[in-house]
Amino acid sequence: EELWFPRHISDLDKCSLCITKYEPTTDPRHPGFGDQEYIARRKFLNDQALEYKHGDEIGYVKYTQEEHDTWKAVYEKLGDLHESHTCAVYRQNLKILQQENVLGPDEIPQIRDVNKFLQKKTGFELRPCSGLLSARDFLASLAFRVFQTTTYLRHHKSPHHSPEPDLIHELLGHVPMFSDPLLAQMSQDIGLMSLGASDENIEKLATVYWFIVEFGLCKEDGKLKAIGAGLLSAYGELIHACSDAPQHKDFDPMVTAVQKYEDSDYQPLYFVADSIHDALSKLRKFASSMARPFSVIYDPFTKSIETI
Ligand code: H2B
Ligand code: FE
Repeated sequence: EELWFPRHISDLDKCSLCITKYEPTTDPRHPGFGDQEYIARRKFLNDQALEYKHGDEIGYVKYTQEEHDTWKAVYEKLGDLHESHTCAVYRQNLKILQQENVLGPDEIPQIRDVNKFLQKKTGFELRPCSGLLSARDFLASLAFRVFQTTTYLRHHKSPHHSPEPDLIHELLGHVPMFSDPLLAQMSQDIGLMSLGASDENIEKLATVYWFIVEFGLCKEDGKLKAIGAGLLSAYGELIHACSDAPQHKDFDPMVTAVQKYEDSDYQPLYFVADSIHDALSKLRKFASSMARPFSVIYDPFTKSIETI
């Protein structure tokens, strides 16, 4: 029996399974723990995201002044580290996003405006989701060049670290990478290879993805630079990751796939690739080595998948 997986982009409406890990309602490690106003705001935005169906127009979200201030604080502080701590591909794509006024310090970008930009660059589209998505659903979305995006912001008292993905992480960490044509193609390929994969293989793919796309480093001119979105959107950990404090190991998907990881604090270990393109191409090769009794063909005109 073949496992169910999305065969048309509209099937992603059924791929919105969120993992509850750090809920501000119950978890004292969440910076919003006990803040009823924050909890209600996060819930409001998540409920709205859950209502979204493929083909709907993405609504305008009116953010509060406090949220715009949080965005600006993170945006500007991270900007100080761009030259010294981030990889060239990230810097180049971020610069284009800034020049075209998609990203700027003064207001939180609207998802629909980011989509206009991404559509013309790589055909990627952001679709609202309501939290940390299961690895299976997240990867399946990539098969259709869809990036599932949270719409709430991290708590204003903890602007430089978030235990869960938030809109700042998605926009400052991931979006510049999805606007790179080669990275977009390789991300889609990895998504396609995840469709119908066994739980064990999804777990391995998700682990490699975590260590590279979320927390990966590369070496440029003899210096460690961030390629992972989790680092690119968190000031403190970005400095920590590139310093001598943690352990660094060469990236090898076979080794990385079985490495245990930390998700509530800074990582004690980071993997270092030659470049983001090299890392994703290794991840793609790793994914293609996973056995599946069928292969998938993507039709970009109908945004649908055939199996043979
Ligand atoms: N969910 C959301 N909302 N954003 C992400 O960046 C994300 C996710 N990344 N779920 C996924 C998991 C990734 O780390 C891997 C595939 O598990
Ligand atoms: Fe992420």
